[in-house]
Amino acid sequence: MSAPNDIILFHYPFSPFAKRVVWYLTLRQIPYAQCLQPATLPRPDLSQLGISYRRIPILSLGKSIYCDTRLILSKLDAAFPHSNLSPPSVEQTAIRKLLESWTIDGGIFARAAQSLPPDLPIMKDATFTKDREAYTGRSWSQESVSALRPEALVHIRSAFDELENGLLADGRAWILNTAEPGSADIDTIWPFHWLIGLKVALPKQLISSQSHPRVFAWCDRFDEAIKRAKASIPKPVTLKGEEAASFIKSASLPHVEFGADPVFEGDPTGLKPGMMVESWPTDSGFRNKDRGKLVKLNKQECVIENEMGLRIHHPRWNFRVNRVEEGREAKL
Ligand SMILES: N[C@@H](CCC(=O)N[C@@H](CS)C(=O)NCC(=O)O)C(=O)O
Repeated sequence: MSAPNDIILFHYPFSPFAKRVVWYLTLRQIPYAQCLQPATLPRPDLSQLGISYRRIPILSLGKSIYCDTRLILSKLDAAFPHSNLSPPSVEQTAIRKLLESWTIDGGIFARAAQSLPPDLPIMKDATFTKDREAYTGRSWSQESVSALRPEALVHIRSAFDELENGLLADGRAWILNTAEPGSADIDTIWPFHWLIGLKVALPKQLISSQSHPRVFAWCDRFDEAIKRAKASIPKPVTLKGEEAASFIKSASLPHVEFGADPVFEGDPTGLKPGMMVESWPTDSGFRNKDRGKLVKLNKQECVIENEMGLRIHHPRWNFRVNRVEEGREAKL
């Protein structure tokens, strides 16, 4: 079994973060393989590769494992240049990054997750809620979920308003007024598209196609564009965990390194190549630390080589990397 373009996407299809990567690959017409994962831990397909990072999606390119959609998308931009999704101007590139930061760090995703109604069957599934307590570090009890929801909906309504009366107010088709949907649409649409698609998440008296017609129409247009793009590339090859693992283990390291800043000198952490380190996200999924030899640390990423010789790439934003004593038991 092989993976088109050496890409394997580990995800589950209803993950809104994973959709960012699926849409990107689809719109850019880059064929890929996928290895479908359960929505909760354990994920033996990843454990057998010595990957502790628990968030979805993860993307492998040869023997390199990329964590976090921001890093994944910039790596794909570098590995497959000449993207028709690149925003045309410096200003638009900057806005794109700000929109990405708004949806990921500006609280939109967190509030979207808190908007889910407590009576959804999945919110009563103890395996799921216990798993998400470990992932978010907050309580997912029925009481806590109910208590957080009203405020979350107030925030989400503001976010819908921002788009309706902001970037989409002039009736443009795409967020940066491009001819086709671009990266800026992917960076903005995913939490809105997710909530609208869930049908039951948004109370109609607050947010609907009547109150926010431009946002809803933008999501419909985006779905149509994805449908068209999907029809003109091969379906992703679906690999079983064993197949994905043997492909990755026998792959080489042909990954494209982006960023002309491979130096360690001057990194505020003082870490040096060859040191044993642990690296993990600090905003969610923080209990799962990857451990290995530090091979690269620059402004964009921290790369560690794990015990299986895989290179695990973490971004520097909202991640921590610490030195650990060689031989000390890893806390998984
Ligand atoms: N900043 C990360 C966040 C990824 C994330 O939180 N993904 C969610 C799924 S949408 C997740 O991992 N949930 C817990 C899990 O599936 O284990 C990214 O951009 O990739």
